[in-house]
Amino acid sequence: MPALNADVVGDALMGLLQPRKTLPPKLLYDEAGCRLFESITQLSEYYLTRTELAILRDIGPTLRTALPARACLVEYGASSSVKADLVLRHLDQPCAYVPIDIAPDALSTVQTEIGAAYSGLAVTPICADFLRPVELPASTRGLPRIGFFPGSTIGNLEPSAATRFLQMARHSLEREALFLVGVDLRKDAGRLLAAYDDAQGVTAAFNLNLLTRLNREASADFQLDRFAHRAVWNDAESRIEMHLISLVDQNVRIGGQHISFAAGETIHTENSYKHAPGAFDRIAGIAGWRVVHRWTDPDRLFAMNLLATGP
Ligand code: AVJ
Repeated sequence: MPALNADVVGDALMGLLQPRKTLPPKLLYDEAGCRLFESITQLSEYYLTRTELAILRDIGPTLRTALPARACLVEYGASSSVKADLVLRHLDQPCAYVPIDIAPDALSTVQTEIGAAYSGLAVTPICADFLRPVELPASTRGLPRIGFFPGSTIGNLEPSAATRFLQMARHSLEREALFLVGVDLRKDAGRLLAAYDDAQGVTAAFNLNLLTRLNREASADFQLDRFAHRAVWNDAESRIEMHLISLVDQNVRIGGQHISFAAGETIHTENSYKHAPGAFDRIAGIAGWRVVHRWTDPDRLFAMNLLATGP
């Protein structure tokens, strides 16, 4: 049993002591959470992953002409090597690959897999929270840099935070950078709700696992049958929200504090923004990027955007 994790306790209490209770989405991704997310990506309702992969496979030949030779690819949130591989295979003599991720184990697997597949490619992993400014390896200075941020992870960020992230990435990638960003598009609410509240209950298990984690790492005593998963489409904000709803009036102990819940009260655990193309153009524009290409699937569910700096 892992020791009490002070960061987890602090992060959790910070959110649970607010008048509208929240928990940070990064807490969803412990080992069990990563496995559950992996199962989500296989669900028929969860169209995001397979659609993005199909787009990446489709645009390979176009990427070859749109992206520079002898480049450095920098991936923000690199928990698997699958998507980077789909980009790297179309680059002309790629020189360097810099995967950035907070999970050290996933990162070293990515390093091993990409290192084995591409001889002559310098793989320099950085174990860090990609939302913080990261210093790229000095060895990649002078190489044309291509940022890569797939999975619609950008959808987890409020538009202002998405802008800040894109701005920070622009500074870190430096002059004449390019940035490939995967974005889930706005679409009908029924399709979105199914993707975030699947029939098999995998997303529910993923959301509820957060409480299991707090029981273990924050000495909390959540009773899992007293909470339920809720997915809500917030049309005004253009986002799917995940909540854990308290089914009864109850008190929960966590990190030495007591938190009370009224029946029907929720903990907001995640946002997943769905940007219309124009809305994403604006966010990128404020951050100093131009969208120079946008590739979508035939049903226009998902978009891979190529951003460039400069005029
Ligand atoms: C990995 C953040 C892109 O928002 O779709 C999946 C996470 N949450 N089902 C998303 C998630 C619920 C996912 N991201």
